[in-house]
Amino acid sequence: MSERGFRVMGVINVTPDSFSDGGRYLAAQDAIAHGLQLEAEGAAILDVGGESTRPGADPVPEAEELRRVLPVIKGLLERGTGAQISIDTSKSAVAARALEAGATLVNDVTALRGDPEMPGVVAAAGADCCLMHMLGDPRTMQRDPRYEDVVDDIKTFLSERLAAVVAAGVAEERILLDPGIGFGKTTGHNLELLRRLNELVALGRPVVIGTSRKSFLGRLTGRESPDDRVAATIATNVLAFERGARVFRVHDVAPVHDALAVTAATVSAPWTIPTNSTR
Ligand code: HH2
Repeated sequence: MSERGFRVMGVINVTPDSFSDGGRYLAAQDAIAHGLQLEAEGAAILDVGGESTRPGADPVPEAEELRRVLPVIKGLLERGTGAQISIDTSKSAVAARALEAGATLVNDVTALRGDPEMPGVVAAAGADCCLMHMLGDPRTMQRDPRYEDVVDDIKTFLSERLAAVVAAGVAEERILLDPGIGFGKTTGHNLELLRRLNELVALGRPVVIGTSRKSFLGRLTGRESPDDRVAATIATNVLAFERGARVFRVHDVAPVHDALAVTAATVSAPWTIPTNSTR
């Protein structure tokens, strides 16, 4: 964790069909420059993804995913990035090659269930991993999602996955947990998860939250363009920090970083006012 008590994970999508910035960073050089810019804005982690997980998205073949992400990971490291590199994938072969190339975190939206080799790959590399909850798969997940109690159900899922991944040989201190905002959830589910996030924090692992530009924010604000959802993204991230989340996956790093820096300073009161201060 950073000395400020939070880490911003900047999103680098190297996909032609990501819902908010698809195609913009397709060329590796552009993606590398974008990643370095996100780092300069305050990202401690850079999450490189070559397969869109947007609702309805089609899977991408392994060779194509590798072709998209490897040059970006290598290029970021060659250019001397100090950020941790995360690979956003559900394929063990992509994770393995990304880890060889220098990534040290596997961000898998299937919580390491999608590919039976994945837990072994993460364990063998001694890498960090993020276990995210998703109901169904990206093609079907937004069709009438239902839960008994959304927070209790996801808490049970995450604690079972945590135990399974530890049993597969991944050190517990390397595991992050994520409720998967927008992955098989209605607006009401997303809001309840944010409101009761402290219940997931109680599992004892750092909680990652990914609300950035997502469609429920569009529904709440009436903003159709994902680019216009930055203020809504900030509000959810500030609230999530206050409820105990510590890693924030976002596209708009500078505004979210600054909002969290002020929130963290306020909540944890690291600043003292000098006695002769007139301000
Ligand atoms: N959300 C997306 C992708 N990966 N990983 C984690 N841990 N948590 C999330 O909430 C999360 C995630 C979807 O957002 P985006 O990357 O913008 O879209 P796409 O999947 O279309 O690239």
